[in-house]
Amino acid sequence: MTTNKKVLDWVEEMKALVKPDKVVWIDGSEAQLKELRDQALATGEMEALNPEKLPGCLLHRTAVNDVARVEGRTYICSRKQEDAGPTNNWEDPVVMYDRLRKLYDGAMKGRTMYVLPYCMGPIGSPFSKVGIELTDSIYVVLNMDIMTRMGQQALDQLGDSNDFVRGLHSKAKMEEENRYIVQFPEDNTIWSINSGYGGNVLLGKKCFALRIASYQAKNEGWMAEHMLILGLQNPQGEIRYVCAAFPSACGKTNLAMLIPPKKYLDAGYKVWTVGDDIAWLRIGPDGRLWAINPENGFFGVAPGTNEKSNPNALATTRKNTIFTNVVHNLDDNTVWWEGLDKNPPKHAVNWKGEPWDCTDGSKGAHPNSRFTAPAVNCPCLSPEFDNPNGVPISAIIFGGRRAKTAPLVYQSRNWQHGVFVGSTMASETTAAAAGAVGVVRRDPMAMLPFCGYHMGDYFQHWLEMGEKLGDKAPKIFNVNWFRTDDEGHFIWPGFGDNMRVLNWIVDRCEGKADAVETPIGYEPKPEDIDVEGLDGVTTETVRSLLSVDKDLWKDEVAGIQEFYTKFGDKLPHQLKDELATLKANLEK
Ligand code: GTP
Ligand code: SPV
Ligand code: MN
Repeated sequence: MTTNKKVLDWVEEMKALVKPDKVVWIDGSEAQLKELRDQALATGEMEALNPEKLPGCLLHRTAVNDVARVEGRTYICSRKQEDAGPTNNWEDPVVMYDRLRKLYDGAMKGRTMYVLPYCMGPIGSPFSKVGIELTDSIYVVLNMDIMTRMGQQALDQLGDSNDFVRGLHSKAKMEEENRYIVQFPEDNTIWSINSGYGGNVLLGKKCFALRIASYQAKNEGWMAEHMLILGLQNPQGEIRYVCAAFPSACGKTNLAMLIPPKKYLDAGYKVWTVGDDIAWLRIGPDGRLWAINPENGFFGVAPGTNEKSNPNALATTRKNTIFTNVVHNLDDNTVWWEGLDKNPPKHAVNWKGEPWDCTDGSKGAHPNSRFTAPAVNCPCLSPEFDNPNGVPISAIIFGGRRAKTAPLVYQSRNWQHGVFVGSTMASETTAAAAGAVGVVRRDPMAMLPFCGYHMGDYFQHWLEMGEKLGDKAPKIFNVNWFRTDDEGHFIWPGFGDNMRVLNWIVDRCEGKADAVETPIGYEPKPEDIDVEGLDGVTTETVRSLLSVDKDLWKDEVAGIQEFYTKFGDKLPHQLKDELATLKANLEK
């Protein structure tokens, strides 16, 4: 499939290490994919779902101890520890390679090693980059087929170049205590072992498109971010594109596929999805910031996805989709998850593969169960999805899950202040990563688990991008859909109604909406957030959602101060200045 000597030599070297019985190059042809599907069905690795209701769809269950990213076992192995920074696990690459070589030695004996070339970004785009993943998992091959542009087209794009990310993945013995997800940024290399789950093993996604790519982006003057990209079309037919960075399981897929409330639809508004998880951003020839989605599908959270919350996502999953760790409905051979509808199947198997009694109070689907669905299935996929030049970005939105502190929306005073807002983001942890759920932690730009280098340098890179963009820089906002009342219920309706906030954001970018200054930035006047047609949410509700509790924010300042000390000398002085300004504003 290729004469690229760098590729061939590296594949031989890895083959000698993992010692597979067989090597199969993935060309991306339908015939080959069908053969792999048939094999996975024969071994029980996958189950075929109802061909009428869910044509081409497959079900997979991972090991019970392997259901999410494992941040504690994820490493950035730069040569110098300082280059990985205080927020990443680090080990000397010499030591780590040595440790992992022992684990990989003969790990594919009796198995097939698939050589999977893939391209992140549209084929032919100047943004795009090629990776090759070696894996012993058919699940990985079939998921990467959906999530990336893979096969011969990727090798053709690479040509003779040595500029490809070398990914090695083996399920090995699936030992939790020997599970490692390791990035070697200076070597363009990712080694993942003893897992079979999503972000740990689909190496094009978080490992490459964020951890390795963020490092490349810093060196090459662009940005790799944990952001959705959407286009908001107004009744005049003009489309404004925005990016939004929310931590894992905090609403990116939902916002990216938003369906506006009826009154907006009737008026002619529409949202187009460009991406739901990752954005690669470059300054274009016109000086503006342009974004592409490097992925080709959606690896979305299943629970909570339904006909009301996200009909576009649901429609996207009705064919050629892989479901992981959801409920298997045996009555009609379909799938179910909590929050799909109010009728859990009576005759079903839960995510662990056990018979499931929906009345026993246990969850049928894992909270981090997912669908892997082709982007082409998405009813609101942007016509610009494959545009090699990407789309121009008017606004960047940060956000997370904050029960109290953060208001519904505010705008930063300028780019530098926006970088401060992003760098101080905090959110409650979710089931997307192994560990405690619901604990507030700092997660700058939603990149805490994904930044492939020192986060102090990352903040500096953001500031420098802003200097280059000058007055063409996108405006920066922060949103919070997750404020709760005294009973712990979400106050803001969220989902499609987030359109009401998006509208203010885009109007601000166009100079069409007013704002009031608060200690933390610009906020809308409560009456400028349209509440017409909302049930039980009034302008007074919005006023309370926009309130800035000075005592809570003083605690926030203390928390930020403590967080910032981690970065030592690498913390850009501009961010210290912004913190001082916030503190002073709160004292006024
Ligand atoms: P990753 O794929 O892990 O990066 O997640 P994501 O950021 O794409 O999150 P996603 O859109 O899948 O949403 C995660 C969870 O948040 C789901 O259970 C949603 O139902 C819920 N959610 C999304 N948007 C909203 C919202 O506006 N309000 C509320 N209350 N919940 C939301
Ligand atoms: C996330 O956790 O942010 C995800 C899912 O998008 S994973 O691919 O597992 O990283
Ligand atoms: Mn994500």
